[in-house]
Parts: sequence; structure tokens; C-alpha cells
Amino acid sequence: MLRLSRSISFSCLSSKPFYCSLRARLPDRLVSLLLSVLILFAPACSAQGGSDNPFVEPIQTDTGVVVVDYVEFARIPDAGNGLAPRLMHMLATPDGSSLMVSTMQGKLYRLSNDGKSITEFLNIAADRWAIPVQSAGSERGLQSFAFHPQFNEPGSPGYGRFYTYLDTADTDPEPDFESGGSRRSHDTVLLEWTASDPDAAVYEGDAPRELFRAAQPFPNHNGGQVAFNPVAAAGDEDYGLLYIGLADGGSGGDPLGSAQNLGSAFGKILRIDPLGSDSVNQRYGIPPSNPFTNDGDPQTLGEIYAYGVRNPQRFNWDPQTGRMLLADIGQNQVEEISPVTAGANLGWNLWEGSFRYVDRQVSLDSPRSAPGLTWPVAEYDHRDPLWRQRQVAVTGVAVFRGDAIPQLRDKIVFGDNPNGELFYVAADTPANGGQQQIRRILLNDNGTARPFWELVKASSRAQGRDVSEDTDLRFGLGRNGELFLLNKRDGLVRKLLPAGTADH
Ligand SMILES: [Ca+2]
Ligand SMILES: [Ca+2]
Ligand SMILES: [Ca+2]
Repeated sequence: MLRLSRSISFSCLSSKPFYCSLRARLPDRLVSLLLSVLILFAPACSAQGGSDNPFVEPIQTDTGVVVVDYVEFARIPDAGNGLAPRLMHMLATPDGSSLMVSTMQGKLYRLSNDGKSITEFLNIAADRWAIPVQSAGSERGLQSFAFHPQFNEPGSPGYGRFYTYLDTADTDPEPDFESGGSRRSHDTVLLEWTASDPDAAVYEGDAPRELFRAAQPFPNHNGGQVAFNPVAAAGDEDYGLLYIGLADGGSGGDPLGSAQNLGSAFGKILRIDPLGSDSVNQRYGIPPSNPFTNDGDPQTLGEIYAYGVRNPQRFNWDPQTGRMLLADIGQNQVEEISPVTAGANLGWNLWEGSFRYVDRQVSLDSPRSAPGLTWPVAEYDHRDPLWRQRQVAVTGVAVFRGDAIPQLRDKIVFGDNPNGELFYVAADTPANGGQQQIRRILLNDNGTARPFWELVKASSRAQGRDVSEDTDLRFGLGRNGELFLLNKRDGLVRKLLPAGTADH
């Protein structure tokens, strides 16, 4: 009844003067009769307007559940004052000799492959670098990092080079990309570091080189992931090109209209050659194979690989098919996993998931009906019995092929960041979207299958910290398909293992 009355007040009687003049001229009984008639027709009215529950059937939790083992692989040092490190991203070095994990506060830690040795490799926020990492609030900081695929190859142009993508409080320099907004909350910068010895436990090298700077109109929705396509081999067109997620700039609903604007870098997946120099600022290259380099419009940015994204914090590639998949965080209704191809329009802010975006809600009329758009492989909504949090935000994504974890073979694994839930869908089923094929992944905790968030709450409590319901789940990726689970609460890096193999 609550939902019904809300639909009426927002969708049908949004014109207050009409209602007021009606009240003034008609007797009360007639007004209530008219209201009853309106309520009778409310469902149809609601369908014409917006929905805040596009998938009425909840995510299934009683069938297809996969339970895997895990180990507590490493514990990253506290961030000071007893605060947990806000673990954000994790990767293997290209030669697979070690792992690196980053914190939102601006640190990179090098981990041995057994997790037993942990060294602070680089602190970007240290005075020495004079980079005021802006990590205030929940969405800013060191967002991600990437190793050039030649990082470990002496004599190659990419030797020792790695890239960090972060928010800075320094807004003095001229930005390369502006949003058209009147405010400049902070800047997002892409930096290239060159380690003189890629194997050294601690970074040895000069100050970083700034490739580009984007002036952020709002504190939320900033950079996301930077990554080289790990499936590309030397000689492939995609080899050595850096993919960059840049969110729509923030606020809500993309008020600056950036995501659909090919003249704006915001709301895009960009692709650049970090070792090239033919960009406007001459500090990186525009790959000639990028989809919009020859579209004839001088306003169009050649850096754009795909557009119509909202908050593209994490993406990854299917090691078998080479397909790129993005976890794009939705506005108020729909979280999506979507494929990304050259030139693709993923719909935002005209579409949220498979549905037309209408003023913070979605219309259920004619889903997936705009020609030429790219639609989600899988999506889920913000109203579900699984959610314990007000916020819902997709993260991930990893495609399991091979034998690393047989229970997850040929599955796309992703999760919900604040709620700390893990999910999968089959990797090769038709990409029809919706949440009906989404299934849950639980972790074997000494014989009891638990969701990830329960483990994080228990360990936070055991560590004597404030226990938060907000898990802040992120994925870490090993070189051979290993999946690590990160969070911002207990400093623990957990590694998923095949069922029945953990030594509890
Ligand atoms: Ca729902
Ligand atoms: Ca922003
Ligand atoms: Ca979309």
C-alpha cells in the first residue's frame, strides 16, 4: 500500500495545483471517490511512470549456491590510529614473481606469492612526492594501479613502468579534462612511475610523470580502474594499451550530461598508449585503432573506447574469449555487468541497466529497446531481501576458466561492494540481462557456509574494531586466475580455494 500511494503521488498526482484546485471546488466525498478510482488504476499508471523494483522476484538463494574454501592469505598493516587499511586493488606483477595490493590512502604493498612477506613498496602520500592524495570520504583516494606488460622485461620501453590512478587535493595545475561544471571538487590524475629495479622490495626511482588530469565537478564518482588487457600478447593490437574507467563526475543522474557526450572524457572507458605522445598534451598516445579517432567531429575525444557508463570502477577480461566485462554501478535501481567493445554505448544516463532511466527510477516499458546500445549480461536491483545496506553497488569482475577453482569454472564472478555478497552467472549463457540467473557464492568457514560479509564482521570484532555493516568488497587477481577478496574493515586479504582444500 505504501508503494502504491508513492506511485500515485509521484507519477499521477505530481501536479499539485491540479489536486488543490480539485479540493477547492469539489465536496470531500467526491474527492475520495475520485482518489479511489485513481488507486484502482494505479498499477497501470505506475507502469507508465517509474519503478523502484524492476525485478520483483528476489535473487534466488536456495538453488545453485556454490560453496568454496578460503584462506586468510595476508594481513596488511593498519593505516594508523588503529584504522584498517582501505584495501582497494590487487594484482600480480606481469612475471608472476610477486603480488601488489593498494590502499585507498595511497600505499602499495608488495606481497610474496605465499603471502608471508609484506613490504611497503610505495607510499604516494609520503611528503617526498608532494602529492596530496585526497582520500577523504568514501569514494576518493588511490583508486587502482596497473603494471605495463613489459614491467619485468629489461631493455623494453615499458621496463619498470607502472601506473597509478588517484584523486588529489592539488587543483592548481591546468586540467586536461574538464566537466563543464562550475565547481572543482578535486582532481583525478593518472601517474606513471618507473622503477629502476622492478624486483626491489621498495620503490627506487624518480617522481612520477603525470599523463593526464581531470578536474572533478563533484566529490563522488571519480576514477575507477586502470588496466592493460592481460589477454593481449606482444604484437596484438591491444598490447600495451591502457584502459581507464572515468566516471560521470558525480552528483546523481549525470547532471552535466557527460556520459553521452563524446566531447567529454567523463562517463567513459578511455584507451591510451601510455608510451606514445600524440595526445593534445603530448604525454601519451591515442591508439589509431580507437573507435572515434576518425569520426570527423573535432569535438570528439580520440581517447574514448566506450561511452555511456556511470561509475565504471572495475572491469576485466575473459581469459578464454577475450571479452571485456565491466561492473558499472547504477543510480538508484540497477547494478549491471556489461560487455565492453570498441565504440559501444552502454546507455547511461538514458538507460540504467535494461531500463529507461526516468528521474531516479526506471521505466518498465520496452526494456532493451534502443537500437545499437550494449545491454547488460547480468543485472540486479536495489530492492532485495539480501541487502542489509542502504547502498547497493556492483563490483568485481572475474571470469573463471581453467582449473584454479573447479566449482567456479566457466562462471562470471562478481559481488556487491557495500553488502559484501558474492555472486556468479554462467559465462557462456545468452546475455539476456536480468537477475534470474544470478546465484550466490558462500565461503566454507570451518564447516559452515557463510557470506563474505559475515567473515569480515567476525574478524573486525575479533580485532577489537568498530563493526561495520558496510563491507566494501573488492577483488584482487592473481596471475593464474586466483581470486583474492579485499575489504576496508579488517586488513585481511583472503584467497579463494577449491572446495575441500582449505587447511582449517
Ligand atoms: Ca527486486
Ligand atoms: Ca567526481
Ligand atoms: Ca548500462
